Amino acid sequence: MGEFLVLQNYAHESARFAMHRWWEYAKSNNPRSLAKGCSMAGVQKIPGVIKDQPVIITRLALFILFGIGLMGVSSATDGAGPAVGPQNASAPAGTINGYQPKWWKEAIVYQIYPRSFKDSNGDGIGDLQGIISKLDYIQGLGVNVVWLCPHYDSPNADNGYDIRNYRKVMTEFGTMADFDELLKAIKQRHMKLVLDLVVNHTSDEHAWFVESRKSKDSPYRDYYIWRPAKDGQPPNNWTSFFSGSAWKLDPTTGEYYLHLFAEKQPDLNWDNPKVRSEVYDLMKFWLDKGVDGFRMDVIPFISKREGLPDLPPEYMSQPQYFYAMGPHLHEYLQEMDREVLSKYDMMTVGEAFGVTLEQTPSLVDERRSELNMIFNFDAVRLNRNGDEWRDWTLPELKAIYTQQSQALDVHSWNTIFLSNHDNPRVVSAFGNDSPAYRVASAKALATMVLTLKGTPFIYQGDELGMTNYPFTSIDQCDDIAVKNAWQALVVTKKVSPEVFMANVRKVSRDNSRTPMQWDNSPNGGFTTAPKAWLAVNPNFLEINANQELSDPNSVYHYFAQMAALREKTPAFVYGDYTDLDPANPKIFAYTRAIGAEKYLVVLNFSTDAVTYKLPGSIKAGELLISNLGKTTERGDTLHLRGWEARIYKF
Ligand code: TEU
Ligand code: CA
Repeated sequence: MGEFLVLQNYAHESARFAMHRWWEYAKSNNPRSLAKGCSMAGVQKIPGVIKDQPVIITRLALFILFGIGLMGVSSATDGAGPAVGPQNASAPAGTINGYQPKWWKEAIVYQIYPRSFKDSNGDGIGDLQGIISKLDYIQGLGVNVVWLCPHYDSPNADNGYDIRNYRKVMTEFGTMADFDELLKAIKQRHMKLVLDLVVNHTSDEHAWFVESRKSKDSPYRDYYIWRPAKDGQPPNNWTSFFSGSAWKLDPTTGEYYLHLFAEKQPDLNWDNPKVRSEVYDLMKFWLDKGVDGFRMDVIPFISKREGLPDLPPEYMSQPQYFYAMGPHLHEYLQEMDREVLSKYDMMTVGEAFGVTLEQTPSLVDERRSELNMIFNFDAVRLNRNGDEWRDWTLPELKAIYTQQSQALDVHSWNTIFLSNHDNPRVVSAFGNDSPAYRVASAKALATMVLTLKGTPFIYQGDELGMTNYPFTSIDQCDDIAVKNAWQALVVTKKVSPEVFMANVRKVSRDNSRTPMQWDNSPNGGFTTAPKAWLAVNPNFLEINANQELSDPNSVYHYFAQMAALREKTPAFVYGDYTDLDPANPKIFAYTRAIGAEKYLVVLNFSTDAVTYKLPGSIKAGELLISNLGKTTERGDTLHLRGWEARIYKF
């Protein structure tokens, strides 16, 4: 039966994916080679924490009582039975705290929005050579995986999420040779590369759609979703996420096509097996080049509801819950796994807009062979009521993480993120971006994101504490979502320009898309062009990478220290999560533990100084990191300054 293993103190802290290499040894299941793997990667057997003993005894009793029949039930529990929390789980050989170790569970992912990262040729647009020139900067953070937002040929109606050719690099970003060079340079630095897979829709300029719209008998007609008008109106009442109807009348054939996003993003018809096989081929094209996985754009939308029924009124404000999880989603993902995913050592993360926490295991439970992880939107959209900003509270945020840890058992893996290219800056939305607290709160949020339970995803610039942009006019905006909403709401006088722009400053996607701030030269060193494609935040003189690299107390260096701490602490990856004080409105205190290896994270989510008595008998031990300088404080009462973050052993 399985031994309970804990990894401690890597011999080579700089070695990336040490656990993954250990897992390669452990997979053989041979005790000798396991022992060899253990000593090589610093694995120790901790006596006295063999947790599965009671479970074994229970099974034995059941076996004796009910005979061989129940053995089947018992092993079915291992295979496909009801959820078992990690605390109760048996620990088969090769698991850590009940979890199968995987490189993508241990990784920290860094998301790049190529258009805004670094311009190498002075045209005002970021590009692949720009990314290559900054790989040492990325590696210096201690991240393991780069997720590249769409780099494919595109007319850019939605900045690359409208793909014209899946096998060509966007001209503005460079060439396929540049891509190959980027992939090689990432691998040389022992990092991995994950691409954005956008296959719910294409561009209307994709060759398939160009053919599809030509006639009703085109061999490509069924690649998309075409319907005749209904009583002179669109086929149903579905709305687009970018305002208005989700249907567009195409004059050539007099029929409507479906677009859940922009008019220039027609939805593919996944019920057509040819579409699915085209997608699998293009996935293999990139995987065969050596990329390590995909982030799958709005993947739960690919299977549409039978008969395309009207949106019921209760879904009008949140149609994503109606569009997601269609009748064939699981079937298509399992087919994708058989045809593609299972053939590679890769990771997948589905952007699961419209998927509830309760539905999540049906997509990510490892025994189902669908996806490795999904992005659940509960935390990142906590500050939103539809598309409008709402003030959120700390107990609400904590409740989300507790629910996630309870809903996902040892067979399902979570993601942790509070920002991306579709959301405002993390320090502005969840921290405090005023000069007094920006640095402290950005560090506190990094402390949290890197120690909660799930693979952390960091968006470019968050490691510098970059902030929202002070938008005052719609002319400063680029995002099609905002421009369409302006037409639908302000031009029609439903919302005043002032109210609209106030909301834009809080939640607009353009907040995170302003260029990276590299130094204090014009345009923050992002481009040598007189103008970047989207204006650089005027605060680049104070907030930029050069300044932070030279300041040992910067957000950048703190992030790197946190990443190193996570790298050597398996409990932050596989450990049990316990919120110590769910109702506290200012303090977020939680533990991560594997057996006797216990860590305490205490975060002050307020600007107030707080004297905090730890609940129960918990006492802070050795201080591992703090965002406001060293402290000798220990024991059961902590004096925390505004936005202070500390991690202790206990
Ligand atoms: O976003 C999916 C998505 O549904 C939202 O997060 C979306 O940004 C929001 O509803 C707009 O108001 C993905 C991509 O991340 C996003 O950039 C794309 O625009 C979208 O899909 C279409 O490909
Ligand atoms: Ca460029």
